[in-house]
Amino acid sequence: MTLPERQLANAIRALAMDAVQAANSGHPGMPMGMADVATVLYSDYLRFDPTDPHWPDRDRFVLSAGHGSMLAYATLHLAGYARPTIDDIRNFRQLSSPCAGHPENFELEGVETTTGPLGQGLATAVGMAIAERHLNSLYGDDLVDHRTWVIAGDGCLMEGINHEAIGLAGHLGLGRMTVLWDDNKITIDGATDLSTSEDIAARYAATGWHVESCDGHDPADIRRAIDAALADPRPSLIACRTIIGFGAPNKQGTSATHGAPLGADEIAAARETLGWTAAPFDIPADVADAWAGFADIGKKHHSLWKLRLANSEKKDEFSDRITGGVVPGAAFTAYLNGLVAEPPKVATRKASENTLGALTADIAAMIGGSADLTGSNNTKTSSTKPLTKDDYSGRYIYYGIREFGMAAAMNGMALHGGVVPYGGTFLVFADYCRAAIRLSALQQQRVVYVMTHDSIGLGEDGPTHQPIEHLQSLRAMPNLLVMRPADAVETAECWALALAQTDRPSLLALTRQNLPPLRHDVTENLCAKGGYRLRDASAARKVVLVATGSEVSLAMDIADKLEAAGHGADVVSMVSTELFDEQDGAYQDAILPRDALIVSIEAGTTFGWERYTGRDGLRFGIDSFGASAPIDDLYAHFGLTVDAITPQILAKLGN
Ligand SMILES: Cc1ncc(C[n+]2csc(CCOP(=O)(O)OP(=O)(O)O)c2C)c(N)n1
Ligand SMILES: [Mg+2]
Repeated sequence: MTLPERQLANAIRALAMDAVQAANSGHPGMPMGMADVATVLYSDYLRFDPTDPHWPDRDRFVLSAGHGSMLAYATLHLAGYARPTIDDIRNFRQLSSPCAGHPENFELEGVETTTGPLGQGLATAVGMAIAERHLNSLYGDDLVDHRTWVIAGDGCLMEGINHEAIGLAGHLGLGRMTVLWDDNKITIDGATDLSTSEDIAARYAATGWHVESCDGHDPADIRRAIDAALADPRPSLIACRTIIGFGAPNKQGTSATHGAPLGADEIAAARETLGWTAAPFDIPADVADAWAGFADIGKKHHSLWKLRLANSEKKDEFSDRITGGVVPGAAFTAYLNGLVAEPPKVATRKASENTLGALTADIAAMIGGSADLTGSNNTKTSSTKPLTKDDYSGRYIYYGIREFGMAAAMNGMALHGGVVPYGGTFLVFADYCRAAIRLSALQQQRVVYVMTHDSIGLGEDGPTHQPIEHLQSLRAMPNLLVMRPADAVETAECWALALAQTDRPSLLALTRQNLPPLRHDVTENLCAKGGYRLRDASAARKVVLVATGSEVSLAMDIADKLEAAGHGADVVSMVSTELFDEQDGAYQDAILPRDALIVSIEAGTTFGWERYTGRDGLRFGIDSFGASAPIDDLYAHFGLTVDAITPQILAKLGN
């Protein structure tokens, strides 16, 4: 290479400052500070092929400091990806451009994961690194042998999830993961010493990481540190000492460069300082040529990999695995038929375990786990042996008490491809991982959340453990499929639906307590419609009882009473409001007829149920925190019994 490396890095700096200036919004400081590190990474280390961004054995690169999105856009453009084009970059942060404010996995090939919520990118990368080692253990170095690179900022390391993520990575010995920390000692509020005095290197070392540091503006020193990281079997953190906004003579080193345009004068001064004479969005030919050559190493690895794949006995199996088609097999069908032959009275968490037993026997891609509630979430099966540092071929991850870390890692596994992750905790602790559930949904990833102990039905553990607002708040999240099955058949159907979703996550809300069998035929997956009539009124229909999960059997008992009093009552099992809302209006009207009294029953907040009951309907639920007591006492205390509800419905009917 004849050009000085600084000049190649300055291309990133120029694009970042000019695009932010044009958009009049964005974050120039981080890309300008990390430009030298990114240039070294792309030139010598990152294995990528812009002509085939989805090549399965490519290295994964995660820009955890997502506010520095212009670093991603500049490098993708310079490195030869079809998008973003220079016009895309010119339109940074505009509706027409894939160069969104923060990098979005669905906008650009080459953006491996959506980032922006600080800390999650790094935690997601842990999942990618787990998936890589798992697939490596199955397919060997010939087919799976890549690295996971992360650029993270002070914020990513300060967030609580960082503790969970690096704890998991250190424990699992994910030595092919390297975090390049933008150690610029600046955040939005100012210098990091305003808010932290932590010895980050010591924390990482104590967690089983290898730690290096380097001058983030000295290519030779950056290479030395990366080489040391590659040579060490542990995951590595490299503290890259940088100056935020490097090159902007009056503002560099200050938080003024973090998240605002530099301004025309400072940009002109930066051009002077950096020796960058090209016009905005103009990349000199020699710089462009040098960048275009960076893909050569990756392209060579890619073509050798293709040869190895072509000659591999596992070619077809591997390709199937990567394309991600998962279909419940013979074991699942046999299990479902068995439920009809001998209907069990089981908790839906137990029904989920039984379903998983059949599914995981047939579907090798499924990797389960739990945040230290394996015996409660019923997530482990005989097919899923532990995945450990010594044996990555296992299919069960003991995530420890790291709900957020688990969920982010599952996102990373799903994004990596080749595995279908599911993991459990108590439904009430959905709050602990909610920000990662949100990213599963935003990123359109097939992640399955197994959330048990889904109501006051868990009993004595009391209000801290009893979900109230959780179901409705999760239903409010776009692109998340929330399902609350009522018995073993519905639980199996919900699992089949969860696996069939290729572009959204699912969350199964499951009971601790046993539930009676309600469904006795399995010829059609009735849960697929979201809500369906489980029982038809005998007398002329006056009432439709809409219930979910454990309250469906309660609704059946109430319907008996109403029928005995001469009022026809349907019972609708509303397994998933999202799926029901996707049905056509005629179906919805048939299930929830406008001339009937609609009554909702769910052992959680009544908030939102008026969208089905209308203002004239009745809503039974719990609009306070729960309480600590045995289950039957709680249902009585909160008025969720046949005796408490039936008279109120009769009164409403005018009796
Ligand atoms: C979870 C979360 N909290 C807050 C923010 C808002 N935010 C964006 S960048 C930033 C400061 C991050 O500092 P650092 O990582 O050091 O970035 P630098 O200023 O060095 O670019 C904050 C608070 C966010 N994006 N995500
Ligand atoms: Mg910083």
